[in-house]
Formats: sequence, structure tokens, C-alpha cells
Amino acid sequence: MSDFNNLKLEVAEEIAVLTISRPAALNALNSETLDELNTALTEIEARDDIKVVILTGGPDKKGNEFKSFVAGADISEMVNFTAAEARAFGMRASVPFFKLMNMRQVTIAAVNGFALGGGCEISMACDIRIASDNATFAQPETGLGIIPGFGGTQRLARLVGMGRAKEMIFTCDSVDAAEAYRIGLVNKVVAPEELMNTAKAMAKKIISKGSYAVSVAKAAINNGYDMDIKNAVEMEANLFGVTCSTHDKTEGMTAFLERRAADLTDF
Ligand code: CO8
Repeated sequence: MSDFNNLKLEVAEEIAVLTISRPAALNALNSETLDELNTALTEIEARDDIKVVILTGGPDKKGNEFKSFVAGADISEMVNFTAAEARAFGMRASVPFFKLMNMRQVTIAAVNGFALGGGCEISMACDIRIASDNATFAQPETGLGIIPGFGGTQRLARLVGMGRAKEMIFTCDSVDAAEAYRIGLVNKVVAPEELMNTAKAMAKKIISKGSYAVSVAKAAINNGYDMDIKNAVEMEANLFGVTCSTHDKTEGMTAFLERRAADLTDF
């Protein structure tokens, strides 16, 4: 794997833990970090020994592990952007963000503190969000005279509904972990020291299922989301057919009928 300045990657038991690490800036996303994320995710997607990616934030400069997931896009980089540079920055982020959303591996954001602006947005590009109980979510962009530009106006409305998304974006009010859970922005809230264990336990449960089937289910959910229901269900039927042509389908159903554990190996 490549070497990175702003990321750490650890792989064990088919789980990649990808840690955004810019301690001096509370893990704010600058261009270099976005490019490194893109490189890391491209390399991960090509590996058959990684089934789930857990994205998290590294400690701040004082070593506090639960201060910040990602405190946004890097304001010091954006301050002098022209309109063209801002657009290029947004498009630069959209490539790794779409990878998180669409790659065959499942992506889990383990949100360990501030998830502000681009931090909230990158968590929303992941399939699942698990938050520590001290996490804070917000889209503070309108207070800076800009709008969310890493997909926030789109993904937040899709996750929590248009009314809540508009309230968060228009007021910049932050949402604590309990409220984020209540409105469906996160899947689970746990004590900070349980965050990585919980994310890994969910990853292991997902890995214990048919990995190819999970990746096809992910594609079906993503692709169907913006389709009309008739075409979406037809697309699902086609993908269901694809999963019926696999080793795992034969093995999974035979094992059930023979009352033994299935040995699912497709990916
Ligand atoms: N960018 C750059 N540096 C940051 C950022 C950031 N987003 N957030 C924190 N930092 C830096 C601080 O400047 C500070 O640096 P230094 O020690 O050198 O002064 C260091 O991190 C520590 O931060 P604080 O001293 O401020 O720590 P506090 O505990 O006092 O406060 C906060 C923590 C509340 C998180 C505070 O740092 C803060 O409000 N940060 C900014 C949060 C924010 O507004 N985020 C949204 C940014 S805009 C965005 O994400 C847009 C995304 C879409 C872009 C699309 C472009 C096309």
C-alpha cells in the first residue's frame, strides 16, 4: 500500500481501519488528504482480503482520541479560493466520497467527536455511521458564507428528511449524538471507549454473511434509491438473479437444508 502523510491504514481480520490524521487541524480535509483518501480507497477496493472499511479520525495534537472525527474541510485552504478552485475542490472530494458510497466493501464511519461540515458529509458518504456519545454533528457552512459542498445538501436531506436537513443547514445548529440517533443520522451511539469495538463487531457480523451478496445488496440499495419503484424492483430482480448464479447461493441454501453452517466464500 502507498505511504500517506495524513492517513493511517491498519488491516486485520478482513477489516481496514482508515484513520484520518491531521492532529494540528482536528483532521480537517485538505486537498492532499482527499487525494490520499482516493488512493487508499482505490487500493482497498482491489483487495480481496478487505471486506469492511472503518473510517475514523485520529487524536488531536494533545493526544485526545475523542476530540474530533473530522472538523470540516480545511478553512485555511479554502479562504482564498476562486469560484473555479472551489468547484475543483468539491469535485476532488466527490471522487473518494463516491468510492465510500459505491465501493464493493461496506464502509462504516466511526465518529469519535466533531463531525462538522465536510466531516459530517464524509460520514454520510459511508454506508453506516456509529457515533461516540460525545460526537457532535453540524453543517456550519452558511455561517462561513458558503454552502455544504461535499454533498451535504443532498445526502443530509436523503438521510434525515428535507425539513431537518434545512433546519441544520440554515441555522448551523449542532446535533449531539443522541439527537443524531433520534433523527436517523447515525445507526448507533456508544461510549467513546466502546466505539471501535462496536464498529469492529458490526464489521465482523457483516463479514460472516455472504460478502458477494452483501456487495450486491449495497449496489441494489444505492442504485435503486433514486429510481422509480417499478424500475428499482425490476433492477433488484435482475441482481437477485445474479446472486442465484453463485457458489454462495448453492452452498448457503444446501447448508440450511443439511442443517450445517454455510461456508460462504464469494466476493
Ligand atoms: N479547517 C482548518 N483548521 C481547522 C479546522 C478546519 N475546518 N477546524 C479546526 N481547525 C484547527 C484550528 O484552526 C486550530 O488550529 P491552531 O491550533 O493552529 O489555531 C486547531 O484546529 C484546533 O482547533 P481549535 O483551537 O479551534 O479547537 P477548539 O476545541 O477551540 O474548537 C472546533 C473546535 C469547534 C471544531 C473549532 O475548531 C471549529 O469551529 N472549527 C471549524 C469547524 C467548521 O466550521 N467546519 C466546517 C468547515 S467548512 C466545510 O467543511 C465545507 C465543506 C465543503 C467544502 C466544499 C468546497 C467546494
